[in-house]
Amino acid sequence: MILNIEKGRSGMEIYGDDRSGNCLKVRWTSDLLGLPYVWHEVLALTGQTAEPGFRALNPFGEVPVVRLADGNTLAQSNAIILYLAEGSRLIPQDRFLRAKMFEWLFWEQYSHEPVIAVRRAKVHLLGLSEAEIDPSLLPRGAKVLTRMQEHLSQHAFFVGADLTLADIALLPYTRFADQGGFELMRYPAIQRWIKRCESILDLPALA
Ligand SMILES: N[C@@H](CCC(=O)N[C@@H](CS)C(=O)NCC(=O)O)C(=O)O
Repeated sequence: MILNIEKGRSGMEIYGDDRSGNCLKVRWTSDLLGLPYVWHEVLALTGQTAEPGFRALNPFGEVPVVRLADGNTLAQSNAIILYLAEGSRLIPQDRFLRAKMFEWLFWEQYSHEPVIAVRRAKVHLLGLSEAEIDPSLLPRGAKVLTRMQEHLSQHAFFVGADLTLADIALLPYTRFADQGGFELMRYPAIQRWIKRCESILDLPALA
């Protein structure tokens, strides 16, 4: 099916898959900041992102992508949330704290998402058997979650005293980690942080 990518609306349009943590970052940032948008559901795992209509919108062939009110498009979840949150309380004004926030954002994309999100997609979304999944993902994921647990044992949030984009970027796939076979019950500080973030973002607790 060729996606019908609608044109000519006013306001921001988000093209995303609600099962994707990368896409949820964009939804939650917009909701928290009260930014209006229209959400277009694009199923990332069924080939919709490869369709010509979608690739015209995002040549990277991935969700999330947003079309801004001026018609410009922007991809890459962390680039999008940085754009949306510019000047807001979600980005520290202090230069060093802002750099610490970037430290976590880059780590999320390079070390966290390729392990926690990838294993969760293979187990939960694609239904693959253990034999079909890279066995290194489990120990690598444990290392990632241990790093978060260490930090959150000492701090309420990743940077400073309040929720920032670092928390929003790390939350969705960490919250889904059990679905990938990572046992969150082993990481009590992470569980407390998830509850704290859910309360601020007004998210229902996951079943
Ligand atoms: N680094 C990108 C990753 C985006 C990404 O991997 N998107 C997935 C869904 S979570 C996707 O669209 N996959 C479809 C495909 O690669 O064909 C981001 O943070 O936005």
